[in-house]
Amino acid sequence: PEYQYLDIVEHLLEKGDRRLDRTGVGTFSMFGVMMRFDLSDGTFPVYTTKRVFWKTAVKEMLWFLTGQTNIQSLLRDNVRIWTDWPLDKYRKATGEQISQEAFEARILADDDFAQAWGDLGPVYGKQWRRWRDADGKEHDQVAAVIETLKTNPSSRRMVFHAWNVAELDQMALHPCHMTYQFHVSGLGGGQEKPKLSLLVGQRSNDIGLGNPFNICQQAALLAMVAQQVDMTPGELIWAGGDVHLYSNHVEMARELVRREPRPFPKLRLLRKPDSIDGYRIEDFEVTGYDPHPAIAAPVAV
Ligand code: THF
Repeated sequence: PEYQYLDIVEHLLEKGDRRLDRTGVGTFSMFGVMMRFDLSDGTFPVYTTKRVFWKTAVKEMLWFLTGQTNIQSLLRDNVRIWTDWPLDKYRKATGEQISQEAFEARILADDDFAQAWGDLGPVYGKQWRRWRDADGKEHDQVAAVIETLKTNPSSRRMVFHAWNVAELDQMALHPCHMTYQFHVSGLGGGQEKPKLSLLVGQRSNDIGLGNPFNICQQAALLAMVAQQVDMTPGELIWAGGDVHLYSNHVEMARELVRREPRPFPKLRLLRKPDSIDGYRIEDFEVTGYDPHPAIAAPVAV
């Protein structure tokens, strides 16, 4: 199953379309890619050809679910993957060449500073849990999907979306993963629980850093929602738009395709919280993860 990922990496290395991107780093790109992961036997799709820090990725997902958009709560959880964007903004605005460590320490220690400089704008969590309509009313899209799963699981309208056109210009970064569409099969009766699948539409994807995080955190989301509605996780289906390899990740990519993938680990949720808001990182038990060594790579801002 990891070969789906490695095939994309290999294709980008060999035939990727060379282009200059928003960040100025440069990418090798392809457009329109699909991967499918069958999670029904407890498989947790954490790639093995480099160590993926799946706890960090799942913590990011839990942060999305809280509806928060400030990096202060991520840093309290020791997640540093979003710091670069506020840091870049701060440096450009003040001319102060503050280090990442000093900036993070200040966000953690000083709530006013965090308010002023740590917020990413109305990104994922805000749109998922508090999408504001023209009348100022807020919509909890995640709760609505879970409610529909419980009351009308054959619905074709179980979607939440982050691409809020009216608020794009206030976001630190436009949403990369956008549509989350749920689907239930096996409703026709029989002994087995219905299967819940998730199709994610992702407009833009950094194949070296973002993709390994996104795939395992989206699988974690599917496991949580399935548990909440008493169904078995089915498939995670991932559809990428502009899928790209940053030019400074080429060495890492060459190493990934040289390595032999190992079996994916398994995921078990140790507890069933009362709602989707109750999950903690300690609830995720991952067994059988035996990856190749981590490979450090710079993130394009
Ligand atoms: N921008 C770019 N260029 N790539 C992305 O993957 C990306 N994201 C988020 C927003 N903008 C993006 C940020 N997500 C890492 C992982 C995910 C990120 C950003 C950075 C990263 O550096 N991972 C390291 C280790 C991280 C750690 O443990 O601290 C790794 O080796 O995996 C896509 O959602």
